Amino acid sequence: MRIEPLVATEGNHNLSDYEKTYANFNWENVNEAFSWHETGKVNMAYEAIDRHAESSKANRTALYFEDADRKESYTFQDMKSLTNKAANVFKEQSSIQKGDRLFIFMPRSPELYFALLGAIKMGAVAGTLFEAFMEVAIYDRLLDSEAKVLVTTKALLERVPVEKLPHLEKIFIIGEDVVESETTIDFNKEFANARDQFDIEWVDLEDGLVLHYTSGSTGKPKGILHVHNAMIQQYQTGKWVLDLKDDDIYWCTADPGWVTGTAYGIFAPWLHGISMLVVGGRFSPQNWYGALQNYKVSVWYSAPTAFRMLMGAGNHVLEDYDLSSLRHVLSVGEPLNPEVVKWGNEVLHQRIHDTWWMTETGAQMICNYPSMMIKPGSMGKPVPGVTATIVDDQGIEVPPFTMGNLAIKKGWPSMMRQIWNNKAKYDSCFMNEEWYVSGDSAYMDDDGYFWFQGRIDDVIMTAGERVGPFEVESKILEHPAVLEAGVIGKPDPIRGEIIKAFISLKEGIEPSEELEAAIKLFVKTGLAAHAAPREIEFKEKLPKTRSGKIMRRVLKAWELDLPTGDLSTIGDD
Ligand code: 6R9
Repeated sequence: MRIEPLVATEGNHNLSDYEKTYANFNWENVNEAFSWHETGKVNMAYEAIDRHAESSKANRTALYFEDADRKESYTFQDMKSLTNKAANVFKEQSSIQKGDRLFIFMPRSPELYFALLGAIKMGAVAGTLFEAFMEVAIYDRLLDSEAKVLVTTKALLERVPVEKLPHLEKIFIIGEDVVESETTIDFNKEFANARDQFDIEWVDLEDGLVLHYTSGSTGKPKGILHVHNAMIQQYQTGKWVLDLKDDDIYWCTADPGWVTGTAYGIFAPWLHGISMLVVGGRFSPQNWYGALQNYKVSVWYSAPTAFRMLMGAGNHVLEDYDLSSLRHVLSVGEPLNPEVVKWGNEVLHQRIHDTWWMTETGAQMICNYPSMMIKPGSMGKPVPGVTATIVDDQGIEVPPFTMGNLAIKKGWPSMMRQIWNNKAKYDSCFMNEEWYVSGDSAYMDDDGYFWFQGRIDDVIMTAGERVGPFEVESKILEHPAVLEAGVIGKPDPIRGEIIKAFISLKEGIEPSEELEAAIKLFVKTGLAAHAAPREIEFKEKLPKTRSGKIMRRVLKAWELDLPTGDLSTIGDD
């Protein structure tokens, strides 16, 4: 199945001449888009907000926010004042300094955006946490990052083990009826009284901007540090890949707890001074179609799981809505199945453009551009300025149609600069000093399109979220009935994968439905709802290597009814 290119939209924003641009492009060309090109001083929040507030865009709506309780909008001028106020609150009420970590743990609300950009204005590194995280997940991240300040709500604070976090100095609570203490501050009260003028902390392009924790196959989640320099690629991909134009209304459905929700849910659109929509609350097809219609969204960035849920709701739901403002739709996070691309064509009357990238890459890397022919099932081609290839396990490039490690040549602008507190892990992501190895397997065809094949490690992608099996296994093991646990991703038509746990029980404990439900709940309340296994299978014994590692490969083969392959390393058979 081949889908013909869209007629290239006018203007010079899109990549209508991809090959030529690719051959001639240099990231230096982008620098002129920013004020620091002249002043030498940089701050992402200035480029994304204040710069527009000081231009003819001052009264343009920067943010439309809607959830079940609130419907608000803020201009770039408003955003400048409100982020200044947030910056003043943090500066006056804590000892936080440039480079210190400030974490935000709350559902989407306008205050989340004020706080995050306020933190950046004062030079802090902003960390984000999904609202769904439970105690262990929060503890691991705040401890590892040595976060000094946390911004949260009263309800969510109950999940923060404050007494076990020695570096945490101040907690700002957003909401009503806040009981203040030496460490706990009523954000809204301080915010109301704060000055709306602030002297931005000017930083270097290589200074820290955001810290996103993400899961690997082993060990605790890794803190991926991005720096202000990421703006170069976030801006440029906003232009080429999101195809943003001045009068667009843009909606990225991702939560800022995920890298997509900061890079493309804050920075890219606002670096372009575009009006952006944020919808809080839970997903429902009616809410989402309603938002697309009511805000006249023209550019929409979402994920395969969401598209599949919309598909699943039935095409008749769409009949009540007018989506005629839509002109460009994009997807990220998991493989975009050809059926979904087909649904987009037939039902949304839009080609869904897949984009591939990772927390570690900081911005889009391999994409389908508006001007390009889409091959359904392919992630597209590298962004100009990015060199992608497939290498074997020795780091040697392989010919087209050969499966191998998807690798990116080191040195793109938004590349992660550190894995927090873990230089060895950071270094291990690069092969032969030259290639960043993504952990995905893929092949390239003879037109230079990349085709995703799977994760090389055991990382699970469920509903677009990256879940490390190790984290889930560790939590399950804390349950008093459990002896051992192995967790895999099981293919699922809606969610991509679901989490399945194989569990052996302690001596004398019998499997039961009640126990199964109890273990699921234990993970849900102890780690995160999205990390809880949807399926559990009890086994007498789990397959292990001689060194005692549970062989997830074998669990997966059991699940998929595949041959289990070489079991010679199994210890106790
Ligand atoms: C931005 C983001 C990264 C992993 C990545 C890959 C999977 C992302 C994809 C895709 C197939 C795509 N992934 N985009 N797989 N097609 N278009 O998703 O970051 O949460 O770090 O996940 O997601 O496996 O390695 P992150």
